[in-house]
Amino acid sequence: MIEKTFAMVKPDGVSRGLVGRVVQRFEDRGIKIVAMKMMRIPRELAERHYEEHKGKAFFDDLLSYITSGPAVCMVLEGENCVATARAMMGKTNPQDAASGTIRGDFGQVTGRNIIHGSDSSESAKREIKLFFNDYELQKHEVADEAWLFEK
Ligand code: IDP
Ligand code: MG
Repeated sequence: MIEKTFAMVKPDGVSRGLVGRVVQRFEDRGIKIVAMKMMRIPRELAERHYEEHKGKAFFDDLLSYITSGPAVCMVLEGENCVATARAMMGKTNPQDAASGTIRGDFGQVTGRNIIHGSDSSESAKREIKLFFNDYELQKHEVADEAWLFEK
């Protein structure tokens, strides 16, 4: 099933110049970028985005990290894209993330793990709404679409 997911290159990834390589991986896979913007996430938005973690020991550090500089927010679209994008990112702790994944190739510690991805289709819908308006989501065809999917 073709679905959308939300992804974000976090401020460490932006600052370390990893945006291009991260985006390249999604493009190489044939995953379609249907929205993208750079923003410094306001604290209130960060709190809503990570509300499931409110009260946890790392919550304050997480908010400081995620609001510390610009992030690159994206909506990705593809077959089973929530799970596929998460698999490409790897486990939350880069120490546990397999080589070949974004976190496994570029990160070392959980608190600086480069990228966020929605963990379920419900989260994806919620997070896309938090960060993007409907008119910011493109409905374009890409050149190789005919060869990425069966009819
Ligand atoms: P996820 O990003 O793989 O979905 P979550 O458990 O939802 O992982 O945690 C959200 C984010 O919070 C992580 O990506 C990471 O940046 C941060 N985080 C999670 N657990 C810890 C921790 O124990 N120490 C520091 N940061 C953490
Ligand atoms: Mg999560």
